[in-house]
Amino acid sequence: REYSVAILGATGAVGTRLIEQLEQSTIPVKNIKLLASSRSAGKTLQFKGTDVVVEEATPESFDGVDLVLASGGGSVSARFAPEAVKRGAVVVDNSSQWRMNDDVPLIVPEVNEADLKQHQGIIANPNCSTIQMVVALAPIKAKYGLTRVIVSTYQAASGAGQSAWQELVSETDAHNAGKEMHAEILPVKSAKHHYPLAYNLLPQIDVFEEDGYTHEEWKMIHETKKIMFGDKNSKAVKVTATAVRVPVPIGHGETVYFETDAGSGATAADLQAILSEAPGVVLEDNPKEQLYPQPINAEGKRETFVGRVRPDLENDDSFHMWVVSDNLLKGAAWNTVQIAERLVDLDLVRVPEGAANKFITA
Ligand code: 11C
Repeated sequence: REYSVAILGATGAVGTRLIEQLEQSTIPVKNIKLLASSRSAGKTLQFKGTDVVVEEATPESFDGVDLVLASGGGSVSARFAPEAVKRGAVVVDNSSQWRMNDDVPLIVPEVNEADLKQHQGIIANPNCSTIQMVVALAPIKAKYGLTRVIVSTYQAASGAGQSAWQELVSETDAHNAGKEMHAEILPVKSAKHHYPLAYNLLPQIDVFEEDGYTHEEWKMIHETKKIMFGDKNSKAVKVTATAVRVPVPIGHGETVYFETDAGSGATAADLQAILSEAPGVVLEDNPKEQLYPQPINAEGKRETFVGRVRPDLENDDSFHMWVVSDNLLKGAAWNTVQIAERLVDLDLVRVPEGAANKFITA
């Protein structure tokens, strides 16, 4: 079977990478539609060396489409994913819009591919900072259990989109030229105040909730529980996060403290052995040779890089590690295309009968 594929949000930082990852994938593509807002319609992009004109997305754009890879943001996916499913297309959605819906599997193929079988037409791709963490934690949990996670993130500017990445470059150029830095996007477009990221750190990603945690931090908590424990409110594990934006263009870093089951007997060497064989993981861990993951080396790669694996010195069965991945690839475009590849391999590119109504809200 060959597939008619649409990419929704084709012109953004993730969209252009979705095109590249799809070009390199094993999915047999019969034809491709590149869809975006009216602002980007009319642009010409390429797919496998052929020019493709970007079209404005409308509900009818999905007529005859089998598979949609969506990265146009939450409101775009809220509007168009149900329209696509209604027309028989399966949607792999990179936005946060559908992730917590009980009818929507939230998938990282290395971790919970089996959940794909329950899909009702929409499959959600998790937040970038969640994906790389669960890729590293899942093989450890499988052998030694997991009861607690405390993560601090060091997130790249491109996580907030092409314009935030450009803002970092402009601020850096301005500062280097002795001029004033001008911020109008970060930490988050809708915020009252904007601060420069260049030569700085911003302990705010997305908006603050009433409880003092940011939306990004809550995403990491709920998504980790849903992916690894099957329930966004699971009490089987305690998860907390502090998310920080750093002046790096591409590649999120994370320090992850985690507790395995009491009495698990795990050693750092055991965990290194597991991680060295785990799918999607590259272990880079040799302090003597100063070998550890760095965003600059992860850029353009599909894997999650893990290093600095070491025991906590005070708590039994507890460890620390450093996890780095390209937030635009494993954190977004590659994980999305990887999900689509698995759907194709498992012959799951079909909308179950009666499922389309589940997502129609109005
Ligand atoms: C960031 N993690 O770095 C965010 C971007 O829910 O897919 C990804 C937002 C999402 O700003």
